Amino acid sequence: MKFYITTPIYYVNDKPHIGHAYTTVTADVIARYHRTLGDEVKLLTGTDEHGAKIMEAATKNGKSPKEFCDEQTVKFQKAWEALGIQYDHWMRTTYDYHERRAGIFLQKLFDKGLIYKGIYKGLYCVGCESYKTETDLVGGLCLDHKKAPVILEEENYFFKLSAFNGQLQELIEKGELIIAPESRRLEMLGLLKQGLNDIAISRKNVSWGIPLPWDPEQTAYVWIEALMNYATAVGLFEDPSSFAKWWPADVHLMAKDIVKFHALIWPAMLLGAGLPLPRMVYAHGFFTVDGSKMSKTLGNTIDPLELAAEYGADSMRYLLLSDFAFGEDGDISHSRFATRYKADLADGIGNLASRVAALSGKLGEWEIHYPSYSDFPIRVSGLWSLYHQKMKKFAFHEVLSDIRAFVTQCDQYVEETKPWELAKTNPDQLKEVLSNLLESLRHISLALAPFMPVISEKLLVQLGGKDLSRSEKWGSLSGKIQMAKLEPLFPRKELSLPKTN
Ligand code: ME8
Repeated sequence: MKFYITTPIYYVNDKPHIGHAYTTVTADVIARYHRTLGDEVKLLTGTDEHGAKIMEAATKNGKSPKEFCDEQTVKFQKAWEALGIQYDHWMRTTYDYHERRAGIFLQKLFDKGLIYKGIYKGLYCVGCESYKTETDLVGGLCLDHKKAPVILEEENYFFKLSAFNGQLQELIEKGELIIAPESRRLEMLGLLKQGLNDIAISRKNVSWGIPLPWDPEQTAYVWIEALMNYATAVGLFEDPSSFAKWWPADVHLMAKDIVKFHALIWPAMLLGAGLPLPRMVYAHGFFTVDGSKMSKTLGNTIDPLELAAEYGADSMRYLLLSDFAFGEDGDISHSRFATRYKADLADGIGNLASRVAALSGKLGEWEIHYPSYSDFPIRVSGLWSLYHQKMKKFAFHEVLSDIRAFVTQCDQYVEETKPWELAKTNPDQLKEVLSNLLESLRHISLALAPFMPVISEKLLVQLGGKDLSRSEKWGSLSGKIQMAKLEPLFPRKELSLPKTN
């Protein structure tokens, strides 16, 4: 089966921050999980490069917008590569093919009578790249950017979003368009009950954008063409076989800040153009850092690369996804990261692996031999069935907590069986105990693979080389084994807290 997952394309006005990393790492975990299921996967990510905000940032940096975007997009690519993100397609909205295909999309909506000219008068926040109503403001300021919006009065083109209100409501209520989690679905249904207004889809005085094909005096409103990237990336209008293969997307992933664009505006545009809708729009929560809201504009963002340098990319991925329920709001904290790195990783998985490897290594080459009865096979098959249910529901923190609980059971087994004593008294029983433990480590590594790809591979190679069975069946580790000493998977080191900048 094909599986097509997307992240938002991020604004390039600043460097990548931990919020961007959170969504992208999660998309990568989901993509890697689907690869293990044998799906043909496409993970799309990239950068959103047009509009007033980017133009302002380029000017501030003394660069042309194109030059500025060329530099910034590489920062995102490098960051995602350092975090082990295996993306399949990198989007830039300044790519020719995107501009061309988005132009065709706009023209189609225009030809169908879904776009009309009108006067827009209202408040616009450049930081958000969106219009605001008085009720969105506190003390006249945008809540996110702490800046007064500018007053705009322009002749613009409008998209008849209101015409799709009923259809969207029906599709969402019937579950044909899945909006998740449930809180977001209810929020979207609430907006539909209030009724959607038509939206401006062009700007008159923003030259850094895609000109409207029928009126090049105006450029497409950045959000409208950005949403189209999900379809232009897979060949919309120009590569029918690729488009037929990949579209519709299986999951559009993002945070709740931009769910309305993805769950209402984007589906309405697709309905207008007669194109299939994405199968699922999933909007996870927002997190704060040490209790305060994080925002690029406020300047209290965390650099994900600093965090990865501190803990290692795999550990950082684990820490981000195990801290709070995916989908809900949460808080991340440097001190909690440091505590959990030590407890869950260094003293947990890492310690179990190095103890077992050391005991096995002392035996030289020996043959795996399972005890005639043990409850490990049942435990492990239970672990896998819950694992798949939970991975499919995106319950990542539960999956990781189940893996941790299994590590604890393995530790208890070590304490109960005392293999260091068996080494002296009963070498046959020692081999049975170690067989159970090594096979358990194989399952732990497989289950961790989407989250911690490098560590997982390291452990698997230690257990049996590249050809080691990836089967979820208990007892697949077999034959002769000879283990080398395992370098610590999670070195215990003094962790200095990353700076907030
Ligand atoms: O909105 N917690 O780009 P953007 C969790 N270009 N996730 C966070 C976060 C936080 N505190 N802060 C940011 C845009 N994110 C548009 C998207 S898509 C067609 C166009 C993540 O750079 C989260 O995924 O502002 C959020 O939705 C996204 O960054 C916004 O990124």
